[in-house]
Amino acid sequence: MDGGEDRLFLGLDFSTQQIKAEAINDSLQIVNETAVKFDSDLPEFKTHGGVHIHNDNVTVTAPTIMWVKAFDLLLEKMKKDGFPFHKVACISGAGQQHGSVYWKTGTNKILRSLDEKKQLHKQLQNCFSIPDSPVWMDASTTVNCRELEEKVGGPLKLAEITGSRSFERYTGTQIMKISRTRPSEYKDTERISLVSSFAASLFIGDYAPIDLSDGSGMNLLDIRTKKWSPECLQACGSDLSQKLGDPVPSKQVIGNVSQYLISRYNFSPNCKVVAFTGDNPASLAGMAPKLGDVVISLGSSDTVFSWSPSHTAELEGHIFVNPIDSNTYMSLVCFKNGSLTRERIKDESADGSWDKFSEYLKKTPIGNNGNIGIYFDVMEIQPLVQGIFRFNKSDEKVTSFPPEVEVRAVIEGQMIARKMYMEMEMRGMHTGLDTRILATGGASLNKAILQVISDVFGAPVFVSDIPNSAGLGSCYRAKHGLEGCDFSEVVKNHPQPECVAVPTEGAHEVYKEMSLRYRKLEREIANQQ
Ligand code: XUL
Repeated sequence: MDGGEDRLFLGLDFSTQQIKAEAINDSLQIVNETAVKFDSDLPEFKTHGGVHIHNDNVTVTAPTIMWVKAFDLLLEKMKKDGFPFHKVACISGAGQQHGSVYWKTGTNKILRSLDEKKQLHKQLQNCFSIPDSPVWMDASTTVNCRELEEKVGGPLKLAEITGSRSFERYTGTQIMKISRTRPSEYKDTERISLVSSFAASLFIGDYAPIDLSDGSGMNLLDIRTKKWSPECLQACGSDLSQKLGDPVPSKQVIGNVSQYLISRYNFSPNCKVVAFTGDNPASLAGMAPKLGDVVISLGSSDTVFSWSPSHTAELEGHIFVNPIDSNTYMSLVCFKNGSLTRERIKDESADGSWDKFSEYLKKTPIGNNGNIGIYFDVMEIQPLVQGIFRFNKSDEKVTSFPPEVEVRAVIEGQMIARKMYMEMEMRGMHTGLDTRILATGGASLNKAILQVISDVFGAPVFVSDIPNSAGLGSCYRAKHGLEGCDFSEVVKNHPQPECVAVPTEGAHEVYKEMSLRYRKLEREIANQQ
């Protein structure tokens, strides 16, 4: 099977609500897409949006074994559909960022000697010392965050070392919390993985290393030296460097596919696996961006990111090691209230219809007659605030908006915040008519939403017909890692995105003024909490 037009590259996306496989051929055509959705395909785990939100409203976890069972289901579905596993030359993948997996002592032996006759989840069911993985939506570690910042010399110092000040969802403080509150389970943990390296471990049948790009989302990696920071490790847990293993560049081949997968699904014994990375870094690869492009990804979380040649420490947003070229960086800002909030407002104010939602967006004026809405259904990241806040044109609080005003308010409020925090994170970055905004994720299918983005950012918006770029980016990364060529060579046949919205005349002035009001109102809310 080696070489030739026939070979395939497989990309996995272990995201918050589902796992998905995508396969491309050498010409970058997508030849397979298969998904398993946690809530509907695995109802026995009783997740909502793929997670469990605990009673304190800030602890958010997902059952680790559910992800393993989803992996079984996904491969079984593909087998049933006749997917030619033997043609796969290389695999890579992506995982929701920051979430962590705790493997119990002794599990590596089990991983290395899996029984091909049994499903994986049956063999791994007692293998996690912490059965519920904390995920990126968790906001329960505020005390740990302050402690970590204090121990390394303050938030800016931590950002200088790791690319971010301390954020609740970051893995280091999640580990610190577990090491303090569950010391015996922590002690009985042989290995700690990110969701990405956990997923890669299932493919190689061994513990997979953490890659530098997703590893940058832990507040543990020194993004300058590309090694774990000894002071951060020490602050977060004992023996942490052994439990984490050494990080590797994101394009590294980390091994061959496991004997278990070869026997059970007929993978080729020569099939390689490239380190898995975070979903946002994988999306960056999947958008094949040019320097200066801004990517806006509209999913469970909304993120805004771009490829940066260098990095400066900021208190807002994050810097990751770049997944394509570990000598450069990637800047990112993340918002927790993304598609689920938009969906709630579509259900409550537009009778559950996206068509009606779009109609309301089109019939309401740019600037929404001065009305501003801030919708933090769950605790937001920046600012750390939960609640729904509505203001009229005189900045007075109101309790409700008419449905069409509510619809425009959620999209305008979200997009103003996306732009505002992007500018704070990427200091000196301003979008204009010569900037390409590349949109991806579910909401990038909605032209009325894209028009608001274009008006708020004052820049043209482009989409390609692949709304989910993390899976595709994983296929590209698999090809890149296997061939060792320039990434631009890998993506030279990437479909050119199409321009779908340009800024409306006059919008810039309206949103300039509105953004100042939004910023003031958001600060007031944050100060009151
Ligand atoms: C990024 C972040 C989210 C998750 C979602 O920092 O927390 O975008 O990666 O899967």
